[in-house]
Amino acid sequence: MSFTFQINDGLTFHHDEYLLNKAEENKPVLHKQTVTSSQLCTLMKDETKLEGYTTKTIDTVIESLKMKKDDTIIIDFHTHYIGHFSIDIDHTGSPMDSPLYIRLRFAEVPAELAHQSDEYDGWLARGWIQEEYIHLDELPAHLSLPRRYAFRYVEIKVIDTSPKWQVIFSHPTVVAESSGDDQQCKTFALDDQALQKIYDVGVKTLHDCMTDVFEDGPKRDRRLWLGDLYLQAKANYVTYGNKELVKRCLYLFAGTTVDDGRISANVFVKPKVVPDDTFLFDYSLFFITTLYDYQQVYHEKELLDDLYPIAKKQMDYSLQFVHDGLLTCPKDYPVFVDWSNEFNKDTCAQVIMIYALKQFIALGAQQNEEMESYTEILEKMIAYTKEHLYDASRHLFKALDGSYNIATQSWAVLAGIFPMEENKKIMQACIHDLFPIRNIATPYMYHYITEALFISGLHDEANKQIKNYWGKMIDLGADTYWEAFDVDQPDYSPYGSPIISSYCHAWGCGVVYLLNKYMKED
Ligand code: RAM
Repeated sequence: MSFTFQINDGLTFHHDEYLLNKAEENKPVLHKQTVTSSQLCTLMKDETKLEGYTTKTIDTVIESLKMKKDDTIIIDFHTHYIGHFSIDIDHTGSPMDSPLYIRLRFAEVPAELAHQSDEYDGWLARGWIQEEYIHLDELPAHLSLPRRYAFRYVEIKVIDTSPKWQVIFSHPTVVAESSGDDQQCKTFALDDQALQKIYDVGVKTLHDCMTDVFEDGPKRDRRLWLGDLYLQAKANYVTYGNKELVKRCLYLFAGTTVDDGRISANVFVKPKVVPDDTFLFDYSLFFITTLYDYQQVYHEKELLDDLYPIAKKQMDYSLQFVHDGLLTCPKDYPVFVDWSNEFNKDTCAQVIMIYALKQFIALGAQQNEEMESYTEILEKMIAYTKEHLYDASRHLFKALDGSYNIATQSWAVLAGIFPMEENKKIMQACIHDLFPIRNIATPYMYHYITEALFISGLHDEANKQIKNYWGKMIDLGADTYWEAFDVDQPDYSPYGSPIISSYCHAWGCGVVYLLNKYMKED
């Protein structure tokens, strides 16, 4: 699995001040929470946990330790936080005849502490590793780090003092932040305790990915991605109900499109709003589907008036790649679907397009637009898919190279290519022919597979997937859901090392929406 960095220079982005002002008006307040912990722990081998590591609490009080060269402590904040870290530092013994030199490492999971940053040789920038080397010339000092970190554990290693004196740490503190207001969060009670835990971890994941935008991962990439936003918004409607935050994110994408109508896959907001020059075919379409969901919940005429033209331009841009009912994604506008590149994604792109086109037509109808030309294309696409891409004997859709994969079946069911009865047959064929699920590495794609099972009426199997996948992360020690997780190889990291992986990643929170929506109907 790998990701091709896109460098698309020479594009003209349109910064629409009117739309960006609306994004600014909906900027949320960050709720801050000061958390202290003096709990120390050590790293311990445990084959039942992620990468074979867990932690064991130790009774020593942090303030009682007189630390010298090569001594290390790990502070456990009991659960995951994002925010700013500070600590008081003093010395004891002879006068301080040298600077204090320390290393701090911040970890979301214990496994990160079992790896060293100099071993890292992956394809993502090593700057993401949460590690600082600090000199302090004078003690006592209050060390307050300027960067924001995502962590549960803080490891402090004394690289050196001098043989004459020792260092004492006290009051480790995190000022945690989120725009998710726990007072406003709707509760949801499930009879099944395992599912309840899965739900609660999903809410925590969402909470820690809500700042002044819906971030994908507060450790990495710390930005607004459309695919992640799509699922975060769904989970947010049934929990925090932070309408303004979804609105802000939609306006951010809308205010920074390319002049040809394309919407970037992600947007940076600091120090100013800048769209990334990365484009993913499916992610662009998720602007339309996120807008559709928003309208289903809030029915805001003004918002639709503002954003429908942006959705239309994107749809028109995407449709130039559809000929006689068949979509062919250009190489420089790839479809994402999942981190895995082990399966053919072309039919999957076709059905995602159908899914988005249907929602676009519904939005156009709300705007009293003439949608006939779009409806014609939709019908052609559906007809092509049924005629050429469906193997009725197996009840499975096939990719253009004749292969079959679970992602395509799931999206086809979500797109409603066939009615309910056939959908059930498709998902039953999946269970028979394509399960156990292989080569899917993200909670993001598991989300769509699970939803396809639910809407086909296969609730037991959907519940089983939720327990086997999200539940498995919890068994392995998760406080929040991970960016990538392959049940068959729990240690798998798309980047070759856990120190660069994100263990609080937005797209895992979709399970909150799934449980809320489909368990209620039970
Ligand atoms: C990664 C991030 C993000 C995802 C993109 C496609 O950079 O994990 O969440 O949406 O990939």
